[in-house]
Amino acid sequence: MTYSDQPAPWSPGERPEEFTGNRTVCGICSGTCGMTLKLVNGELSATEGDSEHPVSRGHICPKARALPEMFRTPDRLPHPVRRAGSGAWEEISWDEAFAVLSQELDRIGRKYGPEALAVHVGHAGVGKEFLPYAERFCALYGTPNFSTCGSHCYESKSMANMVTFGKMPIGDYARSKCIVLWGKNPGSSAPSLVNEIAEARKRGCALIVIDPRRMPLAEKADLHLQLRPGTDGALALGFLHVIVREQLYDKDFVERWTVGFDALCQAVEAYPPEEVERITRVPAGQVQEAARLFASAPAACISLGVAVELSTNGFQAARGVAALQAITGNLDIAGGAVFLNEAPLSDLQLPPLSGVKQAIGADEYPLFHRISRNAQANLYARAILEEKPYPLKGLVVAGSNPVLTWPNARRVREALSKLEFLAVIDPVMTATARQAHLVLPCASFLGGDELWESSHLSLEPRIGLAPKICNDGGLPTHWEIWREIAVRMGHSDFFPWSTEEEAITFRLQALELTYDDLRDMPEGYNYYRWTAKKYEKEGFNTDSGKVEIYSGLLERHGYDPVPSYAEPAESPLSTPHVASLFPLVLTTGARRLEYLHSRFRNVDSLRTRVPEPYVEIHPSTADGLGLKDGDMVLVETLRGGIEIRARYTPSILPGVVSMSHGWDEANANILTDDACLDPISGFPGGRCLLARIARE
Ligand SMILES: Nc1nc2c(c(=O)[nH]1)N[C@H]1C(S)=C(S)[C@@H](COP(=O)(O)OP(=O)(O)OC[C@H]3O[C@@H](n4cnc5c(=O)[nH]c(N)nc54)[C@H](O)[C@@H]3O)O[C@H]1N2
Ligand SMILES: Nc1nc2c(c(=O)[nH]1)N[C@H]1C(S)=C(S)[C@@H](COP(=O)(O)OP(=O)(O)OC[C@H]3O[C@@H](n4cnc5c(=O)[nH]c(N)nc54)[C@H](O)[C@@H]3O)O[C@H]1N2
Ligand code: SF4
Ligand SMILES: [Mo]
Repeated sequence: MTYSDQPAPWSPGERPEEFTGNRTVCGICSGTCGMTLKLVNGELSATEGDSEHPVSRGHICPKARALPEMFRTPDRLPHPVRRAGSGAWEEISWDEAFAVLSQELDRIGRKYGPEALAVHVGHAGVGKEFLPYAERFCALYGTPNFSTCGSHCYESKSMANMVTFGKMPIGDYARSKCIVLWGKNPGSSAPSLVNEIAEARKRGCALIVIDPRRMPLAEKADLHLQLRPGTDGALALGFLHVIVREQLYDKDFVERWTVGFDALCQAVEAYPPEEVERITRVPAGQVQEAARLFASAPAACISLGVAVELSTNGFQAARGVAALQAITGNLDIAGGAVFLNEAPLSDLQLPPLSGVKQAIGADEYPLFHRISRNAQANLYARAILEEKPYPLKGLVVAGSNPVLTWPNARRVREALSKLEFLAVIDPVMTATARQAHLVLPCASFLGGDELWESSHLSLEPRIGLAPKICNDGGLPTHWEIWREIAVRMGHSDFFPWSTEEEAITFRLQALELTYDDLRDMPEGYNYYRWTAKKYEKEGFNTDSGKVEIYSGLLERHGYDPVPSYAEPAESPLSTPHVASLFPLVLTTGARRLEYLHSRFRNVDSLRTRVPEPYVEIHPSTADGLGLKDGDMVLVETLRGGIEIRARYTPSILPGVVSMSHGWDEANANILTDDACLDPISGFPGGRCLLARIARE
């Protein structure tokens, strides 16, 4: 049999009529957009934005519109499959699949110790209920090696804010008077933010964009700072320099609520605008102008994208940005960076068993481990191939496609091929699943009950239920898979919930809500009301109770206690000998609205819009290399090369080239590096590499 010859059947669940107009929330990404579903003869025929939904107010993106098509794609696996001795895939029953999985996990634990197993939950697990249950399973199994896509996303800036403020804020964009999109392109990555910005602009809000590419919002911005990728930290210190020198900071706030301002003043002395221009390529006048605009706005906030994190100096860059937000007095005020609470769901975390070894990465990145509680997945390939700090023999990948998304893909692929056991839980056969011994498909979010939460998006955070809408091909949900694994391995005492409904009821206890309550609230339940300047009563959740511009915690770990800048591990300034052979600066991973990392290249309506991968290059850079628009080229870094089409983009900084990640046929992560990582977070430098390009 081939796994692709049977499209998964779709049949409505037991209760669809009970949901007025089938209102739900899109679970494709964490945008929590409200959506209504149209069913024709029991088939999902169309999706529409839910105009009554308080966060998205009627918006859905092309991915959500393509949902009916996603259901019909023949790539969805209808059954579990196992790789037979011959290498061919054989279809197996669910019972067999769970038996193989539990036997293999048991064997690995007995033979090598439980730490030889790692579980990685990727982007498809962000904000999803199965994630804390997978983590709970790891604690029961005895492995410290639970990781998430926080190994290369969000956690670095979250850590920087935790260290500085004790909490991660969100921007109050709607009421802001100056918004900075810093390495953030919401037109592709966060559509609801585009609407918020448009509304704020109507009320006179200024917009600053910091991006090596002139993306659409940059066209409309008051200022567009086109920096060399990876130099965001220097730019932040440049802004701080101007603000300190011109005394544009909030003196009262700085005096009462910060620690380490004097040390910051000293640190930023070395970053006058002219020096910042030399490093970042942003003209000194623009550095000055942007700093003044930001500091003089009555309320300003920064949306910091993952671009800044995916650099070997990303943590300190995010610290610099946090200091900027603080010394201008833009914390917890309307229109600034505000602090909210996440919904208080019942905790599923268990204390680690005694005698458990340290997680992979805990030695090198202790602060990352301490704050995220996770292993650092960027080090798994090393653990598998070099047995450092100890051997990793088994891996369960859930909702991730490491071959296309982790740094240094060749090494990742080699490492995965050396595992004694690789299980992948994924609805489709991916580049990673093709390397596995066992693949378990699962239902989509429409096939199960799922909680959603909007504290990362909205000042009126809500928790809601996206209820089961259909029997998605009769497949178990991801939650049901983890529950079954736990029960089969003897942990039923710790997994007493037999259905998602029971588990959700347990999770909602502290909110004094029931599953049924939420089912009747398609707009969700607003569990928290924001109030300004809570720090005046509560202080900040740091050792000193203040904003720690100087961090004792960082100092004790041997890191720079004040925001600092280091050139990217690979750059024209830090490695000129490499730059002489690889003269271009490469940034990888800019999002496309149509795709989600490695997902949806198989969905025709989306693929038509973006049919193939390409590398964006300035015509003057291309001319210098003898390349024409549309040429197939070889892009190479020290790690390897990929063939890809070149596309002229006059709006990119000359000398810089950019490509998206997630393409099987042109895997950008063949070019990225897993050896030089951010020294504090262990994040890879996907946005600042040295490359060369030649015609094929
Ligand atoms: N459609 C879609 N939406 C998504 C995703 C997706 O894959 N597809 N992924 C989701 C996830 S997990 C994340 S983390 C977010 C990420 O979303 P964003 O944080 O918005 O990140 P990107 O779109 O990757 O990059 C934003 C901009 O950074 C610029 N950039 C590149 N290098 C640098 C640099 O060194 N410095 C600066 N300042 N800018 C740079 C790029 O040109 C790009 O325009 O999107 C989320 N939303
Ligand atoms: N070069 C480069 N690399 C990058 C980035 C970059 O900017 N540049 N960005 C990084 C970032 S920010 C992130 S977040 C990561 C994301 O990287 P990954 O975590 O690998 O995310 P995806 O590629 O979206 O893979 C998600 C997988 O989950 C599957 N899936 C979908 N729904 C479900 C479900 O309900 N359950 C299960 N089990 N599976 C499901 C999908 O089919 C897909 O195969 O990529 C990182 N990699
Ligand atoms: S942005 Fe698109 S994919 Fe993400 S939740 Fe909204 S509609 Fe769904
Ligand atoms: Mo991400």
